[in-house]
Amino acid sequence: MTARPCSMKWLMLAALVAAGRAEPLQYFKEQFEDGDEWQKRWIESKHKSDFGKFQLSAGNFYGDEEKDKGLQTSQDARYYALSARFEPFCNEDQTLVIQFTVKHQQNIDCGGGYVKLFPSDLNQEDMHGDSTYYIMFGPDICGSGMKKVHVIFNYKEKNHLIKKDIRCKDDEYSHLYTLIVRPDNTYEVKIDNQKVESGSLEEDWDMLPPKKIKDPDAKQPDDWDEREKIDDPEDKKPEDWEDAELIPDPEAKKPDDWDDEMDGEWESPMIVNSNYKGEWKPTVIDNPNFKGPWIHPEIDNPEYIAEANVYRFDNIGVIGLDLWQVKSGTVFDNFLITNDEQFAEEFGNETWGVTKDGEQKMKEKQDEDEKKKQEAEEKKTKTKEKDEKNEDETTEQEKEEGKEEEHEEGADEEEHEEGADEEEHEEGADEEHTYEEAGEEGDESTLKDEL
Ligand SMILES: *[C@@H]1O[C@H](CO)[C@@H](O)[C@H](O)[C@H]1NC(C)=O
Ligand SMILES: [Ca+2]
Repeated sequence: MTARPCSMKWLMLAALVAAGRAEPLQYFKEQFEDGDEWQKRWIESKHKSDFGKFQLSAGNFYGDEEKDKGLQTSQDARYYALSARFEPFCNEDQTLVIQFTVKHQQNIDCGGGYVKLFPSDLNQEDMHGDSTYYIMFGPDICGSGMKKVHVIFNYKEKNHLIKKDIRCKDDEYSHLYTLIVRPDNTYEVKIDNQKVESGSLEEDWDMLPPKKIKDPDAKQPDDWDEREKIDDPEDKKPEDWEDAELIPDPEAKKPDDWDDEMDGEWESPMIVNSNYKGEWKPTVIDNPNFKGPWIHPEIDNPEYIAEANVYRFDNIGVIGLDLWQVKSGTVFDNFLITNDEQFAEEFGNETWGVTKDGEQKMKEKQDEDEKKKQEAEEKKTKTKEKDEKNEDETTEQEKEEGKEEEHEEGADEEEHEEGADEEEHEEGADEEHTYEEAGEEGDESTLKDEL
């Protein structure tokens, strides 16, 4: 496959002009509608021997059993590393749109739902968490503390996280995630075809040094008065201000038999001062010298270099899912990389937009059925308990008749209980494991050594 560097963009544009109108460029599109064929397009990394397996599935509920088939994570507590290649392109002077759907049908507790765009020289068979990528985009959930949409750009060999907090969806339904990066260095993030964030690459990431900095030569003058109010310097404490709470009792007299040598120096006992006025405080007045808070003057940052091409990536050639998931079951579908915002929105409407309502209906029906089943189950258990109570009363009589029989019954029960115990224990252990794994990754993110 030949790389298409930015220097060759005019060829592409010439072709577009010749065609008369700008057809949307579809750099990559994947809907998994041809059975097992996706396995030829998507390559699993061999960097680790135990990466989790993706399977083709629409999940437990869907709007369309065939159309909603996508890549589903199928093993708990695993890393996943799968990627697909396309004709390399450079997005110079072009809008870049990355879009896909994510369905965390398992009610995800901790796991990634994002994609990465890689340069075309990525070795897919060795793709892993540290492989250099251009853009990472999509939802990430871990515990209640991490529910965000990542937008990370690699700029001059460093990964830069978006400084804004974009909350992701955390329910069990399919959601459409769209990142738009424009050649004027602006961006937009959409969820379900609705704008949730937008701005400029320069302001919302730290890729470039700031345009302005605080003037290092400017200093707050020593006599700069930041006090809005001051004590009135004219106000003086009156001579007769009584500020002693206790005073020696003027009535008290030294006892006649007081022996200074034996008893120490005599001191009058203290009594409450009836003229006590409390602590004296001067009146507070407006400070005539108040200048307001000092504002550090800013200057142009000498380190700042205007960079018109922050948005630009050369030889974009691979899209990958490089994830960690505690509880599996997420379905990825409807991948699209294009240069056309409008087309991406349409594609979103025609895929996610068409099946989302059916998906929700099916899920709600399942939940309803499950609820009914549980209620029936509870009812049955209650009836059974009643019956058993009645039986117990009968058993009391039987006891009198034969002790051996009772013994056997007892043993049976014990065995049963033990079994239940074990099951419970295993479940507990599982949870612990999950927790540990999640902890290892940090409650902060499912990202590994990205940052
Ligand atoms: C997508 O669907 C929404 C909601 O029906 C509609 O408002 C919007 O115009 C559609 N977009 C395109 C590009 O067709
Ligand atoms: Ca599909």
